[in-house]
Amino acid sequence: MAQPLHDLRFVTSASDVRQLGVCHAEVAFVGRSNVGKSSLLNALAQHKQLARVSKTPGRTRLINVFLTGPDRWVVDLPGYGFATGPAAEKAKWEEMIGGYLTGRASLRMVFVLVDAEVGPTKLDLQTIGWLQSEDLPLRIVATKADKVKPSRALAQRRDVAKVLNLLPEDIAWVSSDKGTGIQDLRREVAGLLDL
Ligand SMILES: Nc1nc2c(ncn2[C@@H]2O[C@H](COP(=O)(O)OP(=O)(O)OP(=O)(O)O)[C@@H](O)[C@H]2O)c(=O)[nH]1
Ligand SMILES: [Mg+2]
Repeated sequence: MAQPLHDLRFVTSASDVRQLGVCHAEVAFVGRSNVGKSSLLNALAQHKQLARVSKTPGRTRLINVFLTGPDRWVVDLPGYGFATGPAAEKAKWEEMIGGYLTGRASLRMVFVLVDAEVGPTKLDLQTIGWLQSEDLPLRIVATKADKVKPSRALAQRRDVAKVLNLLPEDIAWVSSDKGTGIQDLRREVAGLLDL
């Protein structure tokens, strides 16, 4: 049988949640710029160039909707903490992301990506606190796990979990480059989307 999410395809970009139609269920990826959101989407879909990846932070600038199965969406959002733009533009982005996250009744899970090597930043913690205050379902995904030395991996998992007040097993550890944890996350996303 084909892998779930193998058929993910780009449908639309929007700058405002009000431009989006209805769907059966959706999940979204959030996280700071450059944390690996678009790369993770590509890894889940096994499609290298589905979502645009870049070494320059701020690559994803709009709400990007990808479709899988009948009416199931995976949504790639612009990263936060990309501070080089004008303040007005930054505020617009926050409004766009916040508007999307609070405006979708079909949103089943917000995957919050944190860098496995760096650990949660102040902005990550602020975002998580905000999602909790909005009662949004969230799941932490530690990205770029390949960058953590194997000798340090267990301790790093424990340390990252501790900062987040979680158990190490509550966090999905993934590497889009090496494929670590991708299959499990793919199954989890498929389940959330009733696939
Ligand atoms: N080593 C390693 N690098 C990764 C991994 N995933 C992503 N990267 C790199 O991290 C950089 C940013 O990746 P993106 O996927 O564009 O990050 P993003 O979160 O979508 O960034 P914005 O769209 O700017 O918010 C790129 O240079 C990727 O090649 C990974 O699993 N391991
Ligand atoms: Mg991106």
